[in-house]
Amino acid sequence: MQNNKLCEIAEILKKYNNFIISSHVHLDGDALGSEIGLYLMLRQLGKDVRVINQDKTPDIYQFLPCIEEIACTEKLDEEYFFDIKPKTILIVLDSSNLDRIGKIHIDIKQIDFIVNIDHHPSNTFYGKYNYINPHASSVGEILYGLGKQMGCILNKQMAISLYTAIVTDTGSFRYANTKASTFQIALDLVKLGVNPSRLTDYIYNNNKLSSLKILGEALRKIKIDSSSRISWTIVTRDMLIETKSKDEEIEGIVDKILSLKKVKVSAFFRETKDGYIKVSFRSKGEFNVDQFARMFGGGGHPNAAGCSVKGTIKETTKLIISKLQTELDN
Ligand SMILES: [Mn+2]
Repeated sequence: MQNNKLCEIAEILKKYNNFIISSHVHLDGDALGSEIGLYLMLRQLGKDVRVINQDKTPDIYQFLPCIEEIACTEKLDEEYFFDIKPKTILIVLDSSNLDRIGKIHIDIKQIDFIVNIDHHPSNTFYGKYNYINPHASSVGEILYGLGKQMGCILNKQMAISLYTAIVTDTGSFRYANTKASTFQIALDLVKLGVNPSRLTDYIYNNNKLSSLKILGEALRKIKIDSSSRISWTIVTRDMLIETKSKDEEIEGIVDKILSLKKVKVSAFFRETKDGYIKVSFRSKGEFNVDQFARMFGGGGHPNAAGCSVKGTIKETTKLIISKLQTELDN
């Protein structure tokens, strides 16, 4: 278990020529923006690079440059993997453990070694080379520094990708992970041609009718505990069917229910396609949801984390809310 320096990671990436970049299932702005940012940097350095994810790219990120270059393993045939050159390096971004990227690493036999770049404090250092910086707001912020260390000339396309990573992982510069350095990097990215209002329009003002309907249904079911410190709600498979919405459309609900006055922690429970209950947590201030989610085999960041539990939505909600109450009382 070793944490490398960023300059060591830069040297490794400069030395090798063939790369596959991947990130976690349930792709978000940091995963995709970082993948494309790094893809463009390595391409600028003349490398052979592919981006492969288990999950399909959510519709709202179609505005990202080169988004059509990203492959999804569901749609790949075996031949794609035969094509992978020997001595290929797998770069995993924004994933605290290797299971987070889904099945892809099992399919790729030709991988020489893994480079792990992340900002989750729970990262398990699964790479041969690791750069884990829990102080970074996002992997996008880390890659900005890595690009400079590799001698890349950052351009507008890279800036759009990295800005997307930073703006989504900081909740538009609102979360506690937003530091002076975050703004400094954002400033540089804007100077490179990012239009902040246009970019956030793509991400936040691009809702489908179904997204607002499922949000409405989830808000109708919101509950708070007797102390008003915990808010929670659920989305079932039936609710998704009734509102004709997709799983990817329910990402922001947990943040909405945290906005209640006095609430310190919010939890969002949803039924997944494969029979699990996926729970997302958000907190304001001190309460560490990363530590809390680890009790259920999950993790994340101090103010944003999640876990998956086998069981019914009713049992899981009851179990987790009562545990949250106990923890908040301690
Ligand atoms: Mn991230």
